[in-house]
Amino acid sequence: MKNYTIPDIELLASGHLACPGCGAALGMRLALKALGPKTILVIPASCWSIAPGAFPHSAFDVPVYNTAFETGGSAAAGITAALEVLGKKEFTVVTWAGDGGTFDIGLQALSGAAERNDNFIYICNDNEAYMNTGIQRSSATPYGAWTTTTPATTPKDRPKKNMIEIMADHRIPYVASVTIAYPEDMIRKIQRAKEIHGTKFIHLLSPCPPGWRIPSEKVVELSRLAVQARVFPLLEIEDGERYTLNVNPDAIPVSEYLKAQGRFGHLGEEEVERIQANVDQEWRRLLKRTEFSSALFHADQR
Ligand SMILES: Cc1ncc(C[n+]2csc(CCOP(=O)(O)OP(=O)(O)O)c2C)c(N)n1
Ligand code: SF4
Ligand SMILES: [Mg+2]
Repeated sequence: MKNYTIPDIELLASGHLACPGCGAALGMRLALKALGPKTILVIPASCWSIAPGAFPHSAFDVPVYNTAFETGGSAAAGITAALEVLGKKEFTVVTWAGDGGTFDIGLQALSGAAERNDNFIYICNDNEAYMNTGIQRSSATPYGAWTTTTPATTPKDRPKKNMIEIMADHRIPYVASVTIAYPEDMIRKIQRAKEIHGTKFIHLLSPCPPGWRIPSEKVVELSRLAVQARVFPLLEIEDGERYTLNVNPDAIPVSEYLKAQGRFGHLGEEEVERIQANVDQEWRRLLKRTEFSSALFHADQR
């Protein structure tokens, strides 16, 4: 029988205010299991400013610093510096920011912290739009997607920013992508990040039922489809150079992933083919980088 490695500890209570089926709620639960109680969360404006509940109540069993939208990187850097001055080595500082707070408005603060190699983990909770304010497009929104600012008549016409590569190019010690469909892979990567000194960037894809127009019970399935259709490869990058692919995808057609989501319901065959061609091209690029660093499929978690 397989030995599961998901810690029993629960640091997110069930009475939180995230929507039913929120992918990020399971993501947060798993992340805190990996991080443990000696964690200080830094949360810029996002759904997660709301989800834990209103003060003095909190669904978190760890301290939280709620901060301004653009300051996920700088606030964590400040807390890390303060802990160092106080000689408190047992805490892990973890920013949990949305894609808007990471790909867009928080990019400068994150880049500054990464360039200094400040010692904290940055988790980007990527639901591919500004969900908390009503599903506006961000630079993480994929090509072709509907949002309230990219309606079905004029859906998003630009590709998603490649945040993983942007962070890897800062030459920080550790960059990884995770989903809730591969919980053991996710736990292992966050625990690994915890052991490394410097800036660690974890990219979590978080399906959002209202924003993606999916039923609440489909978030794990969508997370798996994203990986298996090669839309969201699970990987690790060390020092910006050594690439490891963790799951060898079945390469299911991207149409399987798209048709499961209402936000892509307006796309015609030609658009779907264009998206497939882009996914194939990105996959070939990734394989080249991975082969170059000769770390292909070291830890297939399927
Ligand atoms: C400077 C600034 N501009 C706008 C806002 C309003 N605001 C709060 S949360 C949010 C959206 C956050 O989107 P994202 O980072 O993707 O997180 P999500 O809500 O999707 O979890 C916006 C625009 C703000 N708080 N501060
Ligand atoms: S809007 Fe989406 S990301 Fe925000 S709490 Fe609801 S399901 Fe989660
Ligand atoms: Mg978002």
